Amino acid sequence: MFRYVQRHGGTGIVCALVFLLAWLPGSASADAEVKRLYQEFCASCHSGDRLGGMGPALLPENLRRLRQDEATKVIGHGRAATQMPGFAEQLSDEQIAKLVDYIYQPLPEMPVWGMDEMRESRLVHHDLRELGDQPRFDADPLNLFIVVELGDHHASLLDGDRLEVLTRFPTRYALHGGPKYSPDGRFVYFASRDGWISKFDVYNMKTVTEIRAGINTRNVAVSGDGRYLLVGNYLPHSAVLLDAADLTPIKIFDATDAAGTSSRVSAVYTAAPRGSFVVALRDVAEVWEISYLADADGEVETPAFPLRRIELDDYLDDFFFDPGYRHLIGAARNANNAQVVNLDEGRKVAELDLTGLPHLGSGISWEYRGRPVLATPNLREGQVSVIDMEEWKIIKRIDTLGPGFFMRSHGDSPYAWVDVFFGPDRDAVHIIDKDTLEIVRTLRPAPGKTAAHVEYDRHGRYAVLSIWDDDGAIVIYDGDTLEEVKRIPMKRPSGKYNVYNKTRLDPGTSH
Ligand code: DHE
Repeated sequence: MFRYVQRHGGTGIVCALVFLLAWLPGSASADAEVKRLYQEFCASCHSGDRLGGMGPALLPENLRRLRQDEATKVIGHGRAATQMPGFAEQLSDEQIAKLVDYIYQPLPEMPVWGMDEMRESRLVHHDLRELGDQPRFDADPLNLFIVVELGDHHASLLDGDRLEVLTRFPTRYALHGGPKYSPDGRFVYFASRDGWISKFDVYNMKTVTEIRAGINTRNVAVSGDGRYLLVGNYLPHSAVLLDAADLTPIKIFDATDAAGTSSRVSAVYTAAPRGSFVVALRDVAEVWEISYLADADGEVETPAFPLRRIELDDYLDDFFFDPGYRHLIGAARNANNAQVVNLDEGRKVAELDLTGLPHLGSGISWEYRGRPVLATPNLREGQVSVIDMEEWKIIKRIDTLGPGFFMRSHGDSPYAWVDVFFGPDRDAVHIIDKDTLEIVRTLRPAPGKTAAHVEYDRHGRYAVLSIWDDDGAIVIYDGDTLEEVKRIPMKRPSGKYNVYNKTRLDPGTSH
């Protein structure tokens, strides 16, 4: 602009002013236009302030591993294995380019979410001392299920023997990851994508305490002794340790590698037999183990929560642990293989040729002809991979009608269920014989509607499946005959979590 004025003298000044006037409102309106597009197409999932909701935060800090041309493709055509749709039919290339540019601009100010903000957010709805410690229902407290209903942000408490709903209660918006039980099954902890951790007293059927532990949260884990919770956050880049009794924050672990590079936390897990939490990091090639044990002679009440870094060859953001929690099998979303890491030795011991984007978090294990195997669905390929966990070799690839999200079985069941979450056959679910590794039945419980995610009851007598639709249901099958026993209408039921199977670490379910 200054050079333009120099070259054109007086008339140049007028021209420059005209140019400036034309440019200023133009830029403001371009700005307004992209903000309008953002609000119309992105805000409902990623939140109006780009801090994330159902979808992740759209900030340069969170998009570091996504190139801008990839982001352009995602906005146009959606993202496989997520709820992100494509907008190529509603938005022009130019509008998509503006949105990409917009989401890679830093926020004028990054919100702070530290100890003070967390403490201030804490809500105590009921004083536990005033609530009784006996169940207020006549049902086996270990054979209950929590069913998350995403359609209207509720959860139902289901009696696993009578197959009846005991109560239905509101939850925070957009829960994600499995709710986690205290070891005795009395409490369940929910995490919402926008950071709320809610403690629900199952016996009294009441939400007792809540805290906002992050701005964009992945999931929550409960220590094996039930005393602590660890929350994994995308934003801020942190893992937050809470006291499970009253949800007060104890410690924030900033997610940075040894060199100080900051990272989102993909997920946090409990390795109960090791007395530790395991933390998956999304943007640095490290995995963390945080011990929650007090010192061995028991003299110290409060553990020091030492953090052990395990350096890896590659990023790992989806995990499975072998039943003894000695190995973790991890894969990165954009990798073509999986790594097996020996947690005791802190090093990679094998690689697995898994190209179909395994969803290891939903893997299960069982004894197959005298050997422990892990089976995992794949998010990109219609295939279940079965892996020998002694030799770390793929022993079978079972073709399915499309990529699957969740796999389930029960220690006492001869069958494993896998859904077909994506594609034209998403209303189908396969049942695999764990001894022959063949599909023995394919069910379509509600033609045209997604059928997904199974959980068994405590005894392996019933398998409960979701019709993942606003006008959906849970469908209960007899575990032996595979015939339908009952159907209960629900609003987009997603995961179901049985107290006994989760707290006893049944190998057929996620923990
Ligand atoms: Fe999940 C669990 C990651 C998208 C429903 N999901 C998990 C876990 C991880 C994970 C790491 C295990 C943590 C736990 O249970 O504590 N999920 C991811 C992703 O990275 C991904 C692909 C993209 C994202 O934006 O997060 C993703 N997940 C989805 C969905 O779109 C689903 C289908 C709908 C939703 O709720 O958002 C979905 N994820 C679930 C469910 C579980 C889960 C129901 C619990 C599984 C279980 O039974 O244990």
